[in-house]
Amino acid sequence: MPADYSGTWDLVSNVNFEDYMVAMGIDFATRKIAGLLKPQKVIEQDRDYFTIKTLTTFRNYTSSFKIGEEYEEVTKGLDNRKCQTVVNWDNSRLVCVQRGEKRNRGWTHWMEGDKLHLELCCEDQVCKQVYKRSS
Ligand code: VL7
Repeated sequence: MPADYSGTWDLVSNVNFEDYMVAMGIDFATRKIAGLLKPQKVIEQDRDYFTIKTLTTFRNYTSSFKIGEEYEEVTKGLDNRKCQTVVNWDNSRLVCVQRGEKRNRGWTHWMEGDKLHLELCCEDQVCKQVYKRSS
């Protein structure tokens, strides 16, 4: 039985997001707006099939994938790049590799109690976000 990430999660902390966005090549004005956002993650999971929605008042971003199946991800509304993306289980962690123009790009999710953790990597930057289960 894989871990179950289903639910709605609200951001409670966001460390090094600014430098992560610089590494992604996000322009100054967009970074100033994005840095004020408190994203919500809405995760739908059926075993190895996921839809992760990142919702904000500014933009939304949705990705759908099956564990272990590489697909072409277009990060529309984020940095608008194409990546060859694959997500795998590492025990109960979700580990995503986004192969493309940016070196060392990807993310990892894990859960601890009622917290959802997310580490986002791009080039030499790591952004660490924590979400708490809402309602
Ligand atoms: C990563 C955004 C900054 C552009 C707008 C800000 C809009 C979000 O990769 C992500 O989630 C994974 C793991 O949960 C699943 O897809 C979302 C968001 C980082 C990087 C880029 C700033 C412009 C905020 C919609």
